[in-house]
Amino acid sequence: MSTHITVDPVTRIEGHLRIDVEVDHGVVTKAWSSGQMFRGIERILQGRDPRDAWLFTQRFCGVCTTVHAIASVRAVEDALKLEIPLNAQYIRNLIVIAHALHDHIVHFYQLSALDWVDVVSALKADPAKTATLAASLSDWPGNSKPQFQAVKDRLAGFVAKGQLGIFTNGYWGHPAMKLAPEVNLLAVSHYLQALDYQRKANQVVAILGGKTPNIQNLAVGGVANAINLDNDATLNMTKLYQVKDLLDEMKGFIEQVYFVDVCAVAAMYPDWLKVGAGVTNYLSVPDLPLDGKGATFDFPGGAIFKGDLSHVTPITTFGDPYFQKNVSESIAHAWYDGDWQKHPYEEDTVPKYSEYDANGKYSWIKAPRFDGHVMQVGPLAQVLVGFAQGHEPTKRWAVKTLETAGKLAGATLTPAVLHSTLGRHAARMIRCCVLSELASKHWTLLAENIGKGDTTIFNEPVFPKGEQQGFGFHEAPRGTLSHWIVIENGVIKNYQAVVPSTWNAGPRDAKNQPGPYEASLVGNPVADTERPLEVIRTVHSFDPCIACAIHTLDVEGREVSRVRAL
Ligand code: NFE
Ligand code: MG
Repeated sequence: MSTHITVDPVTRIEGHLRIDVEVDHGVVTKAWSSGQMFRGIERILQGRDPRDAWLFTQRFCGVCTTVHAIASVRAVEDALKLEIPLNAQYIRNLIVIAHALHDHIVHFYQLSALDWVDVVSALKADPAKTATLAASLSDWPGNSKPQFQAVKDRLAGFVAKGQLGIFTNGYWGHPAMKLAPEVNLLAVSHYLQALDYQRKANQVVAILGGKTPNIQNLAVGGVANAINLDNDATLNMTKLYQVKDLLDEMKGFIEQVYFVDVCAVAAMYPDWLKVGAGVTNYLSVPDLPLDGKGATFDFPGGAIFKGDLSHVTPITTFGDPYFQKNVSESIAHAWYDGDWQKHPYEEDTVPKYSEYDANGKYSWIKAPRFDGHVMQVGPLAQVLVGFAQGHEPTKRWAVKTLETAGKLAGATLTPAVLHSTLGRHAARMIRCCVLSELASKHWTLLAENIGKGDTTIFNEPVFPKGEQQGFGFHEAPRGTLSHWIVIENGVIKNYQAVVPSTWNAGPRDAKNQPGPYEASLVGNPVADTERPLEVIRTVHSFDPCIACAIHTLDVEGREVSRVRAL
């Protein structure tokens, strides 16, 4: 007999996501992903100045404001065929890297680690044994016995008061929790340390971006960071070295703590390297441009179909025609008027709510497709696209991860294990290791370029009469993001954003092909239908952001419907 489970809302994510699964004999047989909130920006951009769009699009989401600023200025620059100065590109790249490091660390520790780590079990740990275990894995100075004892005492204090504070409401004692008490204590300690390190990454974004969330330093055509090494109020050597020190500190945490923790969790949950693959078509766009127009990049992009790592169709430049022509969105199962599948330049956004109907319309999220295919996006897609193309740092960190986790597990792990729920966590960590190396490179590129006497930061945009189309992409923390703009006589005629969580969390399309969340849940075990921890594990592995995924707006501000959270 099959049991229907509704998880609504899924927590430790941004926004409001409902997941429904059917479970038969302890295994998920069908799944539905539904975006349950309606909000957005796309339509209020119509009629506005394209130079202002990035300030509006940052408000798509409270988590990843930066990424929508970057994609937006890139879209307008593509429409105008406008190059930007090298300093502007490197400053943007440093912001992109720092934002991603912050986002990934928060996701692993604060948003998903507690799916695998039993906080209550850490109370049974011996801090001395925890310190010995930690020393065998890394020489991180934050791993001493007194530090573990202090964390254990703090936890015991919470429990003695009858409350677990921020750790309330976990799946403590669940049969799917497998870590030894010492490993749980290690992970809880790093959960607390991660709070400090994510802040350092955000400081870099704030120093260069003026503030965060919602950076202030962009402009269509470059950045607004005046550079003058002799002026306290501008970007100078003091600020540059502040940025460098913070990035170096992040690198230490990522390589000595985050890397080790993900390898240990993967080694201790080997079954989770076998489930959760779902859609094995992967899409990733190139990022970290090395020139002013986006012809060469530090991170490669491309598409992989059916998990075949021997063949990648590359995506190589801003304005790439292969990417441009193949993106579309379907509303066959989404609460919009019609059932079309259209290219972003042709789309509209007319909301039309009806009851939740698993066989009909059941989500506010549109379903993006690439040449008609469902694609998984995100760090796993990026790492696989890099790995398959022989991208040196990606390959090096991926091999190191598989070797380290394999050694801890006493098994040989091949890249095939990355097509899984834990593979998505491993890929996010691999991406962080690569990004933090590239942070030093882009910092040096910027410092050397300024050292040559180049202080240019802005090329003024000029809007011709008539119509221009453009798109900007960015490999955001949750994956491939693209903004599409149609400009007519200098004002915005149409604006569409196709967002990472839209690719992954989207519903079925007209051919009934399930989206990546839906496909990845099928085959997952569920030990206890009252406490479906395993469903949450797989959904969290994508790092859902529903605010990003649904970003449309009824321009009249009318109430479209009342949606009841169950
Ligand atoms: Ni709101 Fe975002 C975008 C998504 S970045 S978090 O774009 O999905 O990862
Ligand atoms: Mg959109």
